[in-house]
Amino acid sequence: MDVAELKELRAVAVETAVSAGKLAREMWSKPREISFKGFRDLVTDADVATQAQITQTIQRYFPNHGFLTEEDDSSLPTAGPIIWIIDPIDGTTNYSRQIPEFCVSIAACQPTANGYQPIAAAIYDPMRDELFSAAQGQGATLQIGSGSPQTLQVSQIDELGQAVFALDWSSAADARTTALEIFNKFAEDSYTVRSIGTAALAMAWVAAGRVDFYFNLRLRPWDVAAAMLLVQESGGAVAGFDGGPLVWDVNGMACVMGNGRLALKLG
Ligand code: LIP
Repeated sequence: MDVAELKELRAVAVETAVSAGKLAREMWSKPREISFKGFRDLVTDADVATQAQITQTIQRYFPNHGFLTEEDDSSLPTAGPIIWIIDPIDGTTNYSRQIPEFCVSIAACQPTANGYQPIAAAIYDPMRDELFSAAQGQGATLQIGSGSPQTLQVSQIDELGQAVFALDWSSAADARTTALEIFNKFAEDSYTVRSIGTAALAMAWVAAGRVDFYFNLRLRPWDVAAAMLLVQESGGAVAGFDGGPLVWDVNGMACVMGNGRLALKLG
């Protein structure tokens, strides 16, 4: 893929993430329709509306691309040379309770033998007007409001005692038990711990050097894809539970993202 093509994919990821974020923010203070789509798994009318807006725009630009989206939409093609992995609102529980921590996460990915390699991505936090974006080999940036985009770099922290360590709480009982074991292993000696309830945004913060290390034992591809490219392009490390490559699984995947200097082993 040449630089011009990557640039175009990144521009579409940015355009769709920002306009979906604006729609989510507009809907923020109005009454929400909330339903359960699974155990401890919510969906709101805003998730559905923002996803439809994103996918319709992408289809206008790239009619032959495929989709893997958080919200079910059987009208979308699942195959194509590029797969768009989309979480229209990551942090839906926060959103549904008006906790102002959520983001839109969009990644254009190349299918690989074991999963996906994101090649262009955007994560947009509409409450702070913070736009994170990246393209493969082109670096990652953060633009705040109408400011100039700043190049992202992960932190240089290499001691747990200075590290801001972050995690999110899974809905699954076994993942909660293991997360507590890992928490007990690292939290006491870390500088401090954060859990913000939107995995994609927490991992974008790893790329920005705000957080040094993040783990989550049961994420879905749409929580991971965009943040993975941001972290890779800002010099960080992305791994699965055992420190090896990510094991992509639409039903739940362990994911560790960090600055690559802390060498923390979960398993
Ligand atoms: C959620 C996350 C949250 C994580 C949950 C879930 P949603 O995504 O970002 O941080 O712990 O497992 O995946 O459902 O709000 O888009």
